[in-house]
Amino acid sequence: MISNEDMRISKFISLILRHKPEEIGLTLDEYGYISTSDLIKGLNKKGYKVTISDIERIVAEDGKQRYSFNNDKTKIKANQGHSIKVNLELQAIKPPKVLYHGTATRFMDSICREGIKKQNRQYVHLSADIETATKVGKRHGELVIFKINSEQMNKDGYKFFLSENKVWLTDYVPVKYFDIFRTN
Ligand code: HQG
Repeated sequence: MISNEDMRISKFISLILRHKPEEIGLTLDEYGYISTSDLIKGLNKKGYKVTISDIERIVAEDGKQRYSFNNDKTKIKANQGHSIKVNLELQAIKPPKVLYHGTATRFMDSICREGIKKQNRQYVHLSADIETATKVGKRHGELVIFKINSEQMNKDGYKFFLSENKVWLTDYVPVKYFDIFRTN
């Protein structure tokens, strides 16, 4: 189990690597990386007392494998979830027959009208299993899960990507490709 302190640091690292590197005066490179030592300096300035071994532990123990280093660990990036446009070097691949999207019932009407949109992130995030979709959805409130006909979408030319940490990504899911699978 990851400690509360590691969780707190990890949340801040997520913010930096996905959304706001400027919080510690940095920018992501084209592929989403920042220098590991710059990250550590930035964290220290913000009062998070971390060393490289803390960062290594957080990366290794993260339950969703949210981060990865380059080969020599001089750079670090988030594997998915960005609101900043980065090139994750993902190849489009054939998705499973169905994928799931967990969200909150308060978004249901809007989603049924407009489709599933990526909102602030770089992609729509989809789950291969119901358990993961449930966790993702419950973050937002009362759960609803949509079941997506990813096989048909793919046949119709929509591209799918699998992030390094096994989150399915796509640009947009039009209304005709999903049904309400479960509420609560
Ligand atoms: C909703 C977490 C109204 C969408 C998770 C979602 C995931 C609409 C919300 C990752 C809509 C965006 C991503 C429409 C979509 N009308 N609402 N037309 N289309 N939405 O957090 O998928 O723990 O950006 O249903 O585990 O919930 O941070 O996306 O509820 O992997 O690593 O707009 O973030 O990972 O919410 O979560 P989010 P998400 P981490």
